[in-house]
Amino acid sequence: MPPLFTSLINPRNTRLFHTTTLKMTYQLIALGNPLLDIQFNVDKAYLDKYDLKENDAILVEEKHMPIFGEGLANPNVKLVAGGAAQNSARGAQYILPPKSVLYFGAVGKDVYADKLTEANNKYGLDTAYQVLDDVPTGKCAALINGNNRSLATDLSACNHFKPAHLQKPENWASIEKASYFYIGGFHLTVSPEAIELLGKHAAKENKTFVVNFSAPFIPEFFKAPLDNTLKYTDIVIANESEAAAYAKSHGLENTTDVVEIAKAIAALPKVNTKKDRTVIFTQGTEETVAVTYVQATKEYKVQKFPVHVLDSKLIEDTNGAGDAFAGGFIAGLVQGKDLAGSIDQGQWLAKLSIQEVGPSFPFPKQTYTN
Ligand code: 26A
Repeated sequence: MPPLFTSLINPRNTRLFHTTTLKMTYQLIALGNPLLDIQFNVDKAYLDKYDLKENDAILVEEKHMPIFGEGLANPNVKLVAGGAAQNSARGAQYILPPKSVLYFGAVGKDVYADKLTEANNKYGLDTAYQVLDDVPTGKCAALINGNNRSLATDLSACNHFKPAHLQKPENWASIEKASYFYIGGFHLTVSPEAIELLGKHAAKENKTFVVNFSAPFIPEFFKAPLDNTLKYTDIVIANESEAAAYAKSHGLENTTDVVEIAKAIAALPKVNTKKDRTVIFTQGTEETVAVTYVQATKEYKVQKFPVHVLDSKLIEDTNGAGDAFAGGFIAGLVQGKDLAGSIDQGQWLAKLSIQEVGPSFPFPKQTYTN
């Protein structure tokens, strides 16, 4: 039976179709865990009850499972498209011309995946999801507590993503035509092999390979796959707590200066020696630090950029702020902007996103001007 009919007959199947007719020429390829965010406000006592920090991202254990039901029963719950790299991909596509970004990840066949497709369609983001028949789409409880957000994720379908999906002829054709790759470090919990496949390709073809640390638990508990991935990176993006977690797990615990931590990462061995590596650390409202290791001179170039200040009364929530920064930044690279221009665009997009509910961007579309 043709897939169209099976999907209409099976009630679990989706209304929408997750494989878009791909144009095949995308400048930017992103890979991550497509999640639906179940976002609601909580207080400190709620976080304490579930052993959650105010600002963190974790993979759920059994004890956290009631959170999802409690969230869905909350009259003020908001269901918004999430997944860190998917948020960045939507952000980059928000800025770039149509059909610039293609996003890979795994989803189930359910209304959650429909919601993601709906949001992606709104931004014109094309996806090449690996669709699983019998595993639900992943979800993330985004627990908002003032200007903090605590993320508790049940990966479900995301966990089943396979490198073979990237190697399907139509997908690999898109990969071969792209020039930029953006990887959510969160995906190191799923398929380091898929990441390595893209990293090797990017290094061999002298394309730009960007990895975001995503959360402190990645450098802390996924040290080996992260270390293996770093040799392919041209650009590393992380925030201050992820930088500290990296320092702690790499024998740099006495190094509290983010510049020193950035230097250590920037100078790590590199497969593609035609490009220098730059490490970018955001620090909330503090200035963003960028350190490039210049291989030719064996010197470091250290730059600092102030953030775009926003009156805290105007903050809706900070869920997805870092992803928005990364999306705006990488869109800048695709547009041919320099490091300073790309970072500034990232900060602009983060400022827009924190005024929206969840990892979203305003309509009518706003245009970046520096
Ligand atoms: C593997 N884990 C834990 C995750 C995530 C994640 N995205 C991918 N993998 N945990 C939380 N998120 C997403 O991060 C965004 C905010 O930066 C949430 O879905 C949220 O939209």
